[in-house]
Amino acid sequence: MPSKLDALNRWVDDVAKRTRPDHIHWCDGSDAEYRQLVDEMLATGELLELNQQTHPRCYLHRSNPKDVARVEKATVICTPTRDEAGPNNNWMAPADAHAKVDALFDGCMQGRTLYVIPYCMGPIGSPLSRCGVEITDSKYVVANMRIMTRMGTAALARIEREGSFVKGQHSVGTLDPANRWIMHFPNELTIKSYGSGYGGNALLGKKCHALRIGSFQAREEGWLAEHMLIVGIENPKHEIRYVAAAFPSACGKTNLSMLIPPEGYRREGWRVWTVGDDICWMRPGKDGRLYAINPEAGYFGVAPGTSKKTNPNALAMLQHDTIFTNVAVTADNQPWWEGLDDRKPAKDWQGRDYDPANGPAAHPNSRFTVRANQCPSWSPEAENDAGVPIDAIVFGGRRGSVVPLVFEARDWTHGVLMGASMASETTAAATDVGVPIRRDPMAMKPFCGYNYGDYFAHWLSFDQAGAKLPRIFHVNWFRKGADGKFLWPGFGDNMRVLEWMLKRVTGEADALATPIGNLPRAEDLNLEGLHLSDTALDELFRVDTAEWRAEEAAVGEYLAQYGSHLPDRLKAEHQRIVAALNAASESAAAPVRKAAAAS
Ligand code: O2Y
Ligand code: MN
Repeated sequence: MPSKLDALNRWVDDVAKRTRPDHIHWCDGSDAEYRQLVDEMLATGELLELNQQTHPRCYLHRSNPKDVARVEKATVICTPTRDEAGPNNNWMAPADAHAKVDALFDGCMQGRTLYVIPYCMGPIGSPLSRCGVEITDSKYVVANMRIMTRMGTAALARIEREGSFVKGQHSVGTLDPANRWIMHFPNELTIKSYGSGYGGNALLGKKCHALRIGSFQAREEGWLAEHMLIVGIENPKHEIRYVAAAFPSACGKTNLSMLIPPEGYRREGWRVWTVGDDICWMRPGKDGRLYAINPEAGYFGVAPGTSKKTNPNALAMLQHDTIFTNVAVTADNQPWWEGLDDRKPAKDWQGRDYDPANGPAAHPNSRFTVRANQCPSWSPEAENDAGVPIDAIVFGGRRGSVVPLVFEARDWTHGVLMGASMASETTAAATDVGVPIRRDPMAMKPFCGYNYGDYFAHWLSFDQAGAKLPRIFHVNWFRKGADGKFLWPGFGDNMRVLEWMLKRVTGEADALATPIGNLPRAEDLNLEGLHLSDTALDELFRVDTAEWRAEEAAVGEYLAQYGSHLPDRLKAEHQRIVAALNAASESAAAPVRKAAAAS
């Protein structure tokens, strides 16, 4: 038997008996194995070689056009009761779910190879890391898992030592969307995914393990599994402070994680270090601070919109050793996507001659898979077994109106409410009137593996005697002026907001207390060189009491669906804010921003 762990061998045997592959291959994670897989995929056309002069060892994969994104309606949490999964999840009884998906797995690997992928989420030696084994019949999945996780012999050795692991069973199956399931059995530490070869549906270490099963495990074990980037901000004194930030998709998370500070900041010695771009596991250390690791070893990022302006670091790392999925290509076979540059694509993501009548050249959810340490801003601390201490947590969303650029929570309870109230616009629109808003607490809506009410309670439970918890902030880079244009330049200039946050942490920056939290005054932010008009500044920081009463009414309605699972402490905090807004609207005093200074 290839493993010293009976439980693992038995499970692989059981899956093989059901799926009936022609061969079984235990992955060692070596370069030679990766090379062999790539060669095999090049031979079958599963991978296409890109221009090897400009992009050495870069390849293109074109997925089935009906299999291009995560599918939330096929994503299910299978807990003994529906209540445990909560209104935030699709639910199925475990026995029914096993029966449904096992029938699909029956014989599905005939004529194929079954790959066994032992992987570790997080540094191999870290006590914060957790391991899993994915079984798959997709070479593309094996190659991507090699980039995205610590995969192979070292992971297997840790699994054999620990004796426990998350079991992930995957087959591309028939790729029929009607028979596509991504099922999670948190009590069994098991994932069964059938019918998709794409991204989060198939690379089971990412959303399925690190977030859905991870969040469940985290609650049992006293830690947090979050949909957050992690960055280190180095100041001119060479002190590095770490920030974790949660944003729903399309809010610039990857860009923020690889931010290059504006020229003036760089001259003074400011620098941003990337620890992670998507997922953060945090645990209280002996000193009461929260320590975080990025459980991933690579980036599976959205290509469209990535450019020299929006994310020069990402562009630099994509020049070699990258797998692209569903991007377009230029006439000389270089990868291309909308927003990259002014060149014209020759072939679209489906391999057709490019014709604008067919829509974008690159699929809007086209991706790159690349090793994390290829990023010029990659932090060696990403390999630190102890993790990095987090000083600030940032929540954010895309809101064209109502929500100011940045505000700070009064305390942990208020911060948890801020996270629970998060919302983002679902579509880009010319005007904000009627733009649909989706509530997405902590950006975990598609990823929380249990009832959100219990999840909020778990967050609150970290507020204990001796805890030295991070400060919590909310940002909105996307507020628009009367002309419909963004008020804030974003990208590298977001550094100015990060600086204010970190100065709040160290007590070096001031703020104004308002009913929704503490806001910087214009003079508290470094706005040098931005040339923002007074009108733009006023609008960026405006807290309109009537708008916020409506916002909090919507938050109250949203949270009410969690019923008895919603912690009383969170309800009381919400009521406190509603009361403060009511008092502000009744008082004839000056606007909310002119309220008393915060402590
Ligand atoms: O569409 C997919 O399968 C990928 S989803 C994804 C990938 C990387 C990082 N974040 C996400 C996400 O949806 O949050
Ligand atoms: Mn994500």
